Amino acid sequence: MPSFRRVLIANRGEIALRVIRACHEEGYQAVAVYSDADRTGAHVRAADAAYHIGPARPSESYLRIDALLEAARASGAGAVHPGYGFLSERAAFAEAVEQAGLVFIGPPSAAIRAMGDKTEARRRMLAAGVPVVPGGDSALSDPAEARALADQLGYPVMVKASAGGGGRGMRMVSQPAMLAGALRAAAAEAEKSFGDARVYLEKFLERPRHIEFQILADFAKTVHLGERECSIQRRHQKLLEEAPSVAVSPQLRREMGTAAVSAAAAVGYRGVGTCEFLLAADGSFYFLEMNTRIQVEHPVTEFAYGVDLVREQLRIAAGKPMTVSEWPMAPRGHAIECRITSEDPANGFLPSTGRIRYLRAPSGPEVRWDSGVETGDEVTLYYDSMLAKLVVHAEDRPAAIRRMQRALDELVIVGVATNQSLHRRLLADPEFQRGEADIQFLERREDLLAVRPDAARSRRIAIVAAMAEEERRHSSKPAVARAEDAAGEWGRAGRHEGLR
Ligand code: MV4
Repeated sequence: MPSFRRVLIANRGEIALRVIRACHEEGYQAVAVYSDADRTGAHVRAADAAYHIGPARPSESYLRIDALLEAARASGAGAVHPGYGFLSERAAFAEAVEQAGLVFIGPPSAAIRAMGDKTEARRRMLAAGVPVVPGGDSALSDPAEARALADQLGYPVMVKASAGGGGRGMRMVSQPAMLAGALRAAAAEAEKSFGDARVYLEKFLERPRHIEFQILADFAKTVHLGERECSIQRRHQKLLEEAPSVAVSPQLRREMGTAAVSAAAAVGYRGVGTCEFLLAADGSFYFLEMNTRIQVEHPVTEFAYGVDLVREQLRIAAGKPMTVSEWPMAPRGHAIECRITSEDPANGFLPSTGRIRYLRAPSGPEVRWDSGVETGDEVTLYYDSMLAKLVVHAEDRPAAIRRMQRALDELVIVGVATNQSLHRRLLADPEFQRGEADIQFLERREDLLAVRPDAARSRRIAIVAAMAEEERRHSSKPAVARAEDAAGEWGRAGRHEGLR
């Protein structure tokens, strides 16, 4: 049985903090790593020890396997948690960790490798009886082969990168004349992004939903913890996630869940993972890919199923059984997550940078604020623009929407532009409230992306900022308390003006 007392977290920000907390609850010491930009980061202060691994640029720090392994050695860590992003889905990293005699807190490297190659994954899923989108099950060797397959599938078709994922190296083709160009473009983009130009073809599905299933596998069994609805996205970046999905009945949950469990079992999966599906309007569903890591949106599942997924990762890596004993389990209530990013709706959603001059996080029953930043922190362009995840749970979807609206009312971030207002517009939208969103929702609803002139709100924020700064300099009353007074006052005023 693997044994370790100290866990190195090969990540930063909110997910590093999330993992550190789980380590402490499970009785493990947590070792942080940090770049030049993160010397004073929250994850560094929360850990029991911290090691500097290089400059701000990820390729010189958080992506350096040698520096991470050296920090693990120096700290006496016996296990490594990769978080999400960075090296979390690199089979070579999992292997290097194991080679160094450490426990990788994630799936076996062979499972990462099998799922990383999309055509290999398709072949394995077909063999395991998991439905995949109609298409080819190996990389294309020439345009004539592509032409014949596309004619057989019927247009529109989708060209995808074999090494792909996340939408890179992907092209929709609506007619035969466009096929050759799309193949070239997709291959070039795949070569550039993944160093692998292989592409394959699938039938293009119109307006599906993006539904993903949470998998949990220990040495004895593989189970699923239901689905997350992830259709609300913009340019392959998820914006808001929910559990459960309004589109998934108990019957469909059993069917898709069974397919997800088969998919995981087919690659010898261990730990937590996610099977992504496209769900068509007629109820048919197709396996897309498997994410072999803990995901950003895992908290909605934790709320709906009452399970701590990072704790389960730690247990399974240590050779212990998962805590889930009664299964299948039904979801309880409804959870929603809003990703709060430093992206400016007034500037084409480009990342906004600067010092966070004031941050007030929402709180209250069944409100969770997962963040790696606080007042005074600098937001740079080196890392992901996600500042925090705001997650709520309530007895049903309408109540969860109202709770999220209330929590967003409490949230104050001054100093960088954020997408907070977009979340407000989305939650208030009748089509969203009816649960009608598919993956093209935000493309169709550009009105939601447009900033509405809101002079009173801008003024409110400016006053809060000025007061916070003024208080910092002159007052004996803590700046935070005084700014909260101001935010509360102007928040109420805003509501009377109908600014919600
Ligand atoms: C598709 C598709 C339609 N038809 N495949 C995008 C990222 C990658 N994981 C797979 N993706 C898609 N594959 C077929 N055959 C539409 C998408 C897609 C998408 C999928 C999930 C979530 C958001 C998306 C946004 C645009 C396109």
